[in-house]
Amino acid sequence: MSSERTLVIIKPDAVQRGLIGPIVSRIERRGLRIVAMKMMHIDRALAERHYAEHKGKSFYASLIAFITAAPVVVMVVEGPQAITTLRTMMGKTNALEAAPGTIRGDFGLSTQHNLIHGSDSPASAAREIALYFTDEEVLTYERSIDPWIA
Ligand code: IDP
Ligand code: MG
Repeated sequence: MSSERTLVIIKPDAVQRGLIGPIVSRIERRGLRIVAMKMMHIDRALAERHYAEHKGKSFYASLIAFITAAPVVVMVVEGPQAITTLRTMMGKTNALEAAPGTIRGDFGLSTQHNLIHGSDSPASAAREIALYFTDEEVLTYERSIDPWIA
């Protein structure tokens, strides 16, 4: 199975609520590999580049305000079909509709405050990873347990 990389953001609401650990833990337990990770405060310029596809929508201004309101944790996560696997683990955008067992379905009640971002396609993943990390910051390594996972 070929490996994929995806960009994950643990959003300001999740950081404020003390949910960094539980979310990272789910990603690790699934078997996905974290190949880059940092805590940062997203500024307006970066938020606008990240969410460019949503410019003009009714929730755009409030989304930019939310994602820049407090620190986030940004990660590059790698594994077989990592993009879809992560999106499935996240659950639907509106946490009220997200299935139990998903991150949004277990921890959220809101469309905006929905805890986590994950890239939605290979093109988005490549674009978003480059927004947050240099090539050198994204590590290549093997774990001794990898042959037992995929
Ligand atoms: P996604 O994060 O599940 O990919 P998108 O449609 O790409 O969802 O929207 C990006 C983010 O914008 C969402 O995660 C959520 O925080 C916010 N958002 C999306 N739709 C709405 C809305 O209708 N009201 C308020 N916030 C929204
Ligand atoms: Mg999206």
